[in-house]
Amino acid sequence: MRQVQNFIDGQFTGSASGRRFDKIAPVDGTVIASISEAGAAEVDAAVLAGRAALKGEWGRLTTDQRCDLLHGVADEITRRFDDFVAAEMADTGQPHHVMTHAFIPRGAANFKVFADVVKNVPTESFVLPTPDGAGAINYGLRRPKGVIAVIAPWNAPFLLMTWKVGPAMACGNAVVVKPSEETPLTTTLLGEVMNTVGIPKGVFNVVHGFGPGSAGELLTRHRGVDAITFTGETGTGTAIMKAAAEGIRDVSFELGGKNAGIVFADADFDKAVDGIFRSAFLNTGQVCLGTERVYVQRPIFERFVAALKAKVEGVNFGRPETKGTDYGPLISAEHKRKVLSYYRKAVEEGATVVTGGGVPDMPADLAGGHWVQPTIWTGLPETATVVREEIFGPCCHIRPFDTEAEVIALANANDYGLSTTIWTTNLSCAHRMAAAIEVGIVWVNSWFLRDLRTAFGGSKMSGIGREGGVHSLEFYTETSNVCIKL
Ligand code: NAD
Ligand code: 6OD
Repeated sequence: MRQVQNFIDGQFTGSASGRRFDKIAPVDGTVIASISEAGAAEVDAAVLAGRAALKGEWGRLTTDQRCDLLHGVADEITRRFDDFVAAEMADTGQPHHVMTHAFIPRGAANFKVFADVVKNVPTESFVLPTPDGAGAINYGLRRPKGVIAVIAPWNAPFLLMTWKVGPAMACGNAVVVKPSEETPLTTTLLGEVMNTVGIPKGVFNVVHGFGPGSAGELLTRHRGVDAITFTGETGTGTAIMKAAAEGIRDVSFELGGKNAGIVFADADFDKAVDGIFRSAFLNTGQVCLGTERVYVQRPIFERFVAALKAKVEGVNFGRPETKGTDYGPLISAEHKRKVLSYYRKAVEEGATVVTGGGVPDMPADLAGGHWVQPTIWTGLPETATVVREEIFGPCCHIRPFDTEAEVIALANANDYGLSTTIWTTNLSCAHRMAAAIEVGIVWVNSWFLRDLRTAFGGSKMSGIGREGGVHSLEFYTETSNVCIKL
């Protein structure tokens, strides 16, 4: 069985306590790795290694030198593409094509794109008139913030972790990453890549473990951490924000969502069905940007529900590496219990189950996996639990609407505000809707299509701050103003 260690100051290391935990394969429930759990000693060592790196060779590199190294990291990820794909498939159980088309290439791109952004963004400068007529020049001087704690979730582990580590390192920071306890493998592999490429020791560190009372909490409470970037549940964000309050540390939060998909009667019907199918069921519905509330304009409602049902009933369950598999398991037994409890709640509250609602029959070798059926409901009021709360599973509720004003009100009547996907051929309607929906990311006739240079983040309870392109620089650097009297 694979033994997974922490990665501190360029070395793979166990933990002083000797504590370990198992990684269970989502596809069949077998133990595939034993992970060393970091305690206070390892978290402290990782943070101190980061602080030392800032004062050492890493801190003295020019921006160009640093960014060349990050291009090297991207190239090495690409060279070891198959290792990353295999590790991420083992951790998540998600299909091969999801890894090869999206999650792993995007991980490599996160290093290249942010290196290029950092090299090409000027700082501001102003000439200030002074009474003596000579003037003063003001200019902004960007510095790395210091040691950044990166707390990552399990649903797209490599993509979401590198999306923070790439810009943090490009800006000259050191990082300590706490990957999810459910998905330790690709972050650990990245440690090997950092050593191969020659990233100075201590710049990239990994501590494994859980949240409360474990590596996650120890890291976010550590006063040697200058800022915390977190992706995960809104409730966890609340706990981390309290930890960050001690020492007034900055946070960047990408949190939960209960996103609306809106389909107008004038939409290209087949594209809309395909789009909502992807947004609700890709990655077994475990995508923060996913669509668990679907609103379809009344003239096409029945036809749309029937078409989506047919697509959902055609998915191929299976092992990630098996050709033709397009649907995987949920991440864990705990998450399966949570999703199935929502499936039961939907029925108790009066849902019509269009399809799914339970556990599929699986062949014997996969019977121990965390499988649930993709599920569609109709007929619930907006007050129903499954219409209000984030489930993070392969399910959606579909409701008819009549007017633009009505669907705007429905979409906005939720505490979350992460994303929305709108399907229409009416450009004016698309513009009006985009301006009216209270979310950080609006897609029109598309979903999960993203240029890394654009702002990414959530409104309301879906997050704090924006990352992406130059927006990432706002979080990962601090600007001092230099004023020179001429
Ligand atoms: P989670 O909040 O349970 O865990 C995320 C990470 O936080 C894990 O590494 C966990 O160990 C750690 N953690 C938990 N408690 C902690 C604590 N008290 N202190 C420090 N660290 C702690 O989330 P998850 O279940 O891994 O991921 C699913 C959630 O993430 C969903 O709500 C989803 O919407 C959200 N998400 C949001 C985005 C986004 O961009 N907005 C992207 C992906 C996932
Ligand atoms: O596109 C991204 O960079 C991003 N952060 C995606 C988030 C996916 C959430 O599950």
